[in-house]
Amino acid sequence: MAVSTFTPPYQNAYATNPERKLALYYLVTGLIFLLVGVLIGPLQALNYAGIDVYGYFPFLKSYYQGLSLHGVLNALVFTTYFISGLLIYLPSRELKLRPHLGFAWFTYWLMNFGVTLAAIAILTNTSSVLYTFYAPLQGSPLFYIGAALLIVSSLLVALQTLWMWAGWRDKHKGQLTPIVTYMCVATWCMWILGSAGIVVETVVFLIPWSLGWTSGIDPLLTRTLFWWTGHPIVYFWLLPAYVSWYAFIPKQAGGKMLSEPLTRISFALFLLVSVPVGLHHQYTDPGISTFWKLIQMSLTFAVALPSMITAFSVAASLENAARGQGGKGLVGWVKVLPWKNPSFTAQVLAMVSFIFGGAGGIVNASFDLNHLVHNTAWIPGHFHITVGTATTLSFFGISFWLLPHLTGKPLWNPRLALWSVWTWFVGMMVFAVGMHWEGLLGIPRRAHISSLPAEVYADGARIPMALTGISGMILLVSAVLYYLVLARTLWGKERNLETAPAIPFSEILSSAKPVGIQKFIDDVGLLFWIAAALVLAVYLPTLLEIFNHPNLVPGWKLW
Ligand code: HAS
Ligand code: CU
Repeated sequence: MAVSTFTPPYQNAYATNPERKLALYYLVTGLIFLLVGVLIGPLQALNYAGIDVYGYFPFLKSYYQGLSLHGVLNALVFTTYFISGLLIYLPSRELKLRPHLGFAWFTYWLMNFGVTLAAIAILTNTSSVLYTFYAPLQGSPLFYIGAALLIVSSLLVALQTLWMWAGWRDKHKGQLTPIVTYMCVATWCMWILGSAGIVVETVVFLIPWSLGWTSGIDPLLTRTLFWWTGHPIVYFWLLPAYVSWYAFIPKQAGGKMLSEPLTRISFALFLLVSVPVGLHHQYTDPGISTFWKLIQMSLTFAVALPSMITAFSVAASLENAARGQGGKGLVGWVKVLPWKNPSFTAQVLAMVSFIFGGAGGIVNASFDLNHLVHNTAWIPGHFHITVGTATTLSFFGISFWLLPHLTGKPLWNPRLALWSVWTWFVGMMVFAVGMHWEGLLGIPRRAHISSLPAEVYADGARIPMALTGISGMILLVSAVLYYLVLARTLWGKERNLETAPAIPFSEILSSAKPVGIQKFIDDVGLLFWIAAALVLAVYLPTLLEIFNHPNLVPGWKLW
């Protein structure tokens, strides 16, 4: 695989910088899938307001088919495309290297192929297995093959990025990896380790079983493999937003990244402890020892640490930027931040929502409290202010400069973009209040409650239900605004790459030096193997125990 170099600045469109086109395709394809998924969201919100509208949408055979589409497209498909485009493009720019384009395009089309298979499976109502595809629910082989291809394609993007990085390191011995590339490489390595569980689950167990080659499936084994990936996948969604919060937001705010060493340490910590924590999704599963659940609970608290570091660092860089521009007072400095810039505002509102999302995560992770909220509406409340806001709203914010940067077309109507951002934030916050509250009242998650007689669930829950329903409408307005801005931007006639916004790489106040701990953690390969050893140490006893006591059951098709 060849790695070629090129020199900016770039002239016309994509002939001279084809990697822009690649990134653009990944981003826009992801955003199109998100549009479909997002439009189903209001139906879900209305369900949790006790209003059943599924009968008006005959192409959806059930609430569960709608929920499968919503979860798979938004959480798995959109994120993977957007992140693949972003995390190969940024290192390519920073290192001034180009990935092998033939291979890169092959990967993009492989991803499309996989997603098409999975989409056919869900749309034909053969795989309403939700985005966790827990066995013994049995979807069509197309679904599992499609899901596996999606993940494998993302791993191929990871390899291409690592390849570029290795090429750079060969020529720059003794230097530290530039910061943005460091963050991207650490994220990809975390994902390689984290995705191993789901790859084994689909390839070794689900695909053969759905093809009828094996007679039964062990639900506990496949769930455990699923959650091996199911937690790190949330960091795969979050860390690209962190890349932007650390490296671009300071510049967008008129300031600098405060500490490069601290930024690198927090990403190294994510690589080390993001994976061996999946059992915090399985506290209520029988057949797993409490000892290992508690070990993974402790590691979950450890992985909250780099997020706390991030909260501190990013807030400090915002304050620093604001005071540099005359901001005063304990909190008064907040006013001088560039709130008119939709890209900036989207991401800072994403951060604000994540303060609550993160706090809820700590509740979920606490062994005892988890029993109160597990499998209730609280959990979707939690993940709409993490992946639905911290990630998605940050990606919206990034798209406001990145799409103009890639296409040379200016952002259409920044004011409307700002409206889309605020309505998304408000909509998600109201949704979160409604759903957390419903959860505390014991209303289950993933349940077609609006088809039940109201007295079964609605007593005392009228206010949170109303909030949830209203939030769905606010979010619908937001989505319409966002996609209008997106479409008008992409269809704009004016195209000038020379006046297009540059990547907002921030300057650094305190740089890292290639000595001591910084030198050590620059060896991401070594960190990867240490992380892998930790994952095996923490997971193998549980997996072997389940594997040695198989409990095979036949598949269920409930649709
Ligand atoms: Fe979670 C369930 C625990 C983070 C997503 N989580 C889920 C599910 C999803 C999800 C999708 O322990 C549902 C899965 C399913 O379908 O069953 N989660 C945590 C913990 C964290 C956490 C401890 N989750 C996330 C992130 C997600 C995500 C990130 C997506 C992107 N979660 C759980 C647990 C469960 C769970 C249990 C299972 C529950 C069950 O019973 O099923 C931590 O990583 C959180 C750490 C975060 C912080 C906050 C840092 C704050 C920052 C913002 C700073 C703000 C600034 C703004 C700077 C400590 C960085 C300044 C503002 C100015 C104006 C100046
Ligand atoms: Cu988790």
